[in-house]
Amino acid sequence: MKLKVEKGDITTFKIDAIVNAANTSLLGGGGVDGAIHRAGGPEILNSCKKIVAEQGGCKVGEAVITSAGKLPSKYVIHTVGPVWNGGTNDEAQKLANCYINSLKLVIENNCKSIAFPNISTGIYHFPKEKAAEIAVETVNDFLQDHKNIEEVIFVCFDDENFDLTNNELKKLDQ
Ligand code: AR6
Repeated sequence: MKLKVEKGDITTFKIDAIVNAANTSLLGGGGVDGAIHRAGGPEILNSCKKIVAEQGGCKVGEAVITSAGKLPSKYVIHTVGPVWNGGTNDEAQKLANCYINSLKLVIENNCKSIAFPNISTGIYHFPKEKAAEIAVETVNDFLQDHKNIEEVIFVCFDDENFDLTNNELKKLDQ
């Protein structure tokens, strides 16, 4: 299986690219964003600042790529998940776009492996079950058409996300 789920801290993963659940400013924050900038050091923030100067941040559902500073991965892909607003603001499509646009950057940068956190399920309060369904379905669909991606890992920080993501992956086997 190219799709896997693991529990842990995404900053420790030695993989081509890890994904950051950032915000539109790209200038850091709490949650996994804070952990990535803390562990990766100032190089990541400096790269983000250059992107901000060029294009003025990152819109919801879009993604940008930077170096990974001191992290063991080669790149950090920063994507901006939607804030959950009851589901009436196209949150599901916006979350799917985060996965699609991150995977497009993987292809464009000749990467073979990527690790995702459970985007939007922390501070942005997207319901975890629905988010897991969107994450697994979207990535699985993308991989059908892009056979050169070898490994996608969903890195879950909490047991609930781990169990929900595992359940979604099991559905693909049936
Ligand atoms: N490794 C893997 N997953 C993690 C880690 C980690 N080190 N730390 C937290 N998580 P969140 P969001 C999980 O809140 O909901 C920031 O301030 C966490 O348990 O990081 O997309 C940004 O700057 C949860 O399951 O991101 C934005 O302002 C998941 O990562 C805002 O938060 C996402 O939680 C983005 O909110």
